[in-house]
Amino acid sequence: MWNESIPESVKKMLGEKSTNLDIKAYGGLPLKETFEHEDFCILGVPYDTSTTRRAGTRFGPRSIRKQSYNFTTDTGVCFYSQDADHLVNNLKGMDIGDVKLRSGYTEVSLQLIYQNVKNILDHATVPIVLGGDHIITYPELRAYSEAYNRPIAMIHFDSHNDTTEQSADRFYNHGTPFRRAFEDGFLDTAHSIQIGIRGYMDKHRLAFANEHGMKVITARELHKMSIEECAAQIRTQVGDAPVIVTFDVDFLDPIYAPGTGTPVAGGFSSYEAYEIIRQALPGLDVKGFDIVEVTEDYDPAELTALFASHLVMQYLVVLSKNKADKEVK
Ligand SMILES: [Mn+2]
Repeated sequence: MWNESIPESVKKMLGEKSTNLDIKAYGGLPLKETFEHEDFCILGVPYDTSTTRRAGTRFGPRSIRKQSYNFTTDTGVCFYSQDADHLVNNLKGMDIGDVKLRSGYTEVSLQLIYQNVKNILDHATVPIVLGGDHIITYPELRAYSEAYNRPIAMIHFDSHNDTTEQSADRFYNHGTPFRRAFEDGFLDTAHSIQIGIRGYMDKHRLAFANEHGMKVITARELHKMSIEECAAQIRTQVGDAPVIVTFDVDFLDPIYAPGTGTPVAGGFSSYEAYEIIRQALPGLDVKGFDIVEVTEDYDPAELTALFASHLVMQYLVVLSKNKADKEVK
C-alpha cells in the first residue's frame, strides 16, 4: 500500500480553501461539510497527475457540476426520469466540495482521497465521486473495503482494463488502480466485471482478469450482445456482493465523449451506457459510484461533461429505487 504519512508542511496547507475552483454545488444540492443523515454525497476529486497521455481531468468535477440541472427543492431531491418512468423524491443529498489536494504529492493524494471517501461512508452515506483520473478509484476501494470489512466488487465501464502489469516499484498511474487494489486486498475480483474493453494493449491485462475470476465483456462482445444480455451477465457476476460502479467516460466512443485523455474508437453511445445502468443496477447492493476521466480541454460543446452529469442522475434513480424497495420490504 502507499505511504500513509502526510508531511507536516502539507498538513498545514490542507486547512486552506482551494483557490483554483469556485464550486457550484451539483444539482443545487446544499454545499456543506457536515452530515445530517443524507442518502448520498457528491465529492469532487480534481486529480490528474497520474494520466499517461493528455492531462486535464483535474477540471472534471467543475465541468460535471456545471452541466447539472438544479433538481433540489426545500424538501430534498425531486426529479422525474422519463426513461426509467421513476420519480426520484425520496433522497436527501449534499455536495461536500472537492478534496483539497496538493499537486506533486502522489501518495499524500491517495491518502487524502481515501480519507475523504471514508468520511462519507462513516456517516452511512453513499459516495458519488466526480474525478479525476482513474487512479482515484484505488484509494476509494480501500475506503469501501474498510467500511464493509471485506474486499469490494466493482462494475467497471472502460475501454481499458487498468490492471497494468506488476513491476518491482508498484507505480501509481491511471492504468494501475485495479492491480494495486487487488494486491492490497481491497478488490473482490470474483464478483467484479469489466465492460467495454478494446484497443491496443498487451495480453497480460486480460490474463489478470482470467486468473482472478474477474469477468470481462470486451467491446467486440458487447457490440454483438443485447443490452438485456449484458445486464443479465453483470447481475450474475455480482450476485449479492457489495459493489461499486466505476465509470471511465472512455467507455463511450470518442464521438460521444471526446473530452477525455485516452479515448479509444469503437466504443458505445450515451444511450447504451444509460440503458445498461438502468437495467443492470437496480436491486444490486450498490455502495457507491464514480465517474472519471472527464476533461474540459478536449470537450467541444461540453458534451462529455453533459453525459457525465446526467450519468450521476442515472445513479440517483438506482439509489432511489433501491431505497424504495428496502422500505417496502
Ligand atoms: Mn480507466
